[in-house]
Amino acid sequence: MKIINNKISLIGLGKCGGRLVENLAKTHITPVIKIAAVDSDTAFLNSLEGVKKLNTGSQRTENLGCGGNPERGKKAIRDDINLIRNFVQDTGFVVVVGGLGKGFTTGAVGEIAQMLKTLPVMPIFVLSTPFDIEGGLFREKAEKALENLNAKVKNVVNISNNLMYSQTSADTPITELFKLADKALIDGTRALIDIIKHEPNDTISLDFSVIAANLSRRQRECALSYGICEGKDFDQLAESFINCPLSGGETYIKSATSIVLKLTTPILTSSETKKCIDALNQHFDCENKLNIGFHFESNANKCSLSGLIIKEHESRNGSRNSSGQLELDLIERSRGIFTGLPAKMHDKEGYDINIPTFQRLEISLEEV
Ligand SMILES: Nc1nc2c(ncn2[C@@H]2O[C@H](COP(=O)(O)OP(=O)(O)OP(=O)(O)O)[C@@H](O)[C@H]2O)c(=O)[nH]1
Ligand SMILES: [Mg+2]
Repeated sequence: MKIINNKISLIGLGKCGGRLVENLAKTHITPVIKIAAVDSDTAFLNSLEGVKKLNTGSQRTENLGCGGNPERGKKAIRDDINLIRNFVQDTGFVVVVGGLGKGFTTGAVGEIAQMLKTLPVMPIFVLSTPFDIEGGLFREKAEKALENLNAKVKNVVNISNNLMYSQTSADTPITELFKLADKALIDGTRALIDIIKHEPNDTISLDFSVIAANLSRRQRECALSYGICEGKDFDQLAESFINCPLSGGETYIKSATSIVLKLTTPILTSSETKKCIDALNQHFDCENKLNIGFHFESNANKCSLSGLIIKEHESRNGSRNSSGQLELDLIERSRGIFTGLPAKMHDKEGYDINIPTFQRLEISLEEV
């Protein structure tokens, strides 16, 4: 099915998604032409400003939220799925954002994905999974919803709230953690919109078909990142991009199959442009897998870089060994809960800190 144009509708689900789109609406992000918050909680929707409010499932939830029950979320959206179908008409991209773990968003997101598949649109989901401190039940519901969603659509960017721990100390108030998670979701959504959007004065624009093709690849996962630097310090720009908690880290970026970048800078000379590309290639190790668009702003005094990092998996079907046993491909995974960290962690001397010191230095107990 052909995508009709590159206009974007932005949809926030539940309380988390509703707040997020309200915040984004205040910043007038072009060319998002439509912004809506969708929930079954009427009082919450009424508290929002500057966005269209789509109230769903009033027959089933008495205009309240879904009380953490995804089944209620699913039923609530099924009743009113046409509200969303009508809302996204005339737009080619639909960005859906929200937090998984409770009722409405967790139940509704799969139904919305299913419906969007029948329309000539490219849907992209930016969804957070709960902090561990919210409890195992939230996590379980979120993971189940993500699994179902990934089976239906491939354009899912998952932001694990646990990544926020890596930026904070143990005595950080919880409210602060949620604020950081808000920022991560906003940065992620903004990065995505930056990449998709096509501005009339883009000097080298990203080819729309490249973005769409990258987003619709099978067997892949993706991360989003955003970096910024003062002036034209391109090394700082690349480092800031790598250090953004959403990027997946340096190892992840370097092992990406393709990277789609949108660079916004003051007007650059040709040698500065080359310096910039060289810096990105060097930091991301991405010479043959880079799709890059340039947007120059004559009076800007900083550079920013938004990126979609795509990693394709080898076939997950596995192959059979000589005794007929199925052997699955090994996929490198990060260790611990900070899923965005590289799978191997090294100390300053380059030692793998996952290996206990006595084993690494080959010290035997007899010697001690
Ligand atoms: N970043 C951020 N995340 C939030 C916020 N509120 C909730 N979340 C996250 O989003 C998940 C879902 O919460 P809500 O959006 O309140 O849930 P809902 O989809 O409205 O579900 P019900 O209220 O049960 O119908 C939570 O488990 C949190 O991880 C917020 O203000 N900021
Ligand atoms: Mg709610």
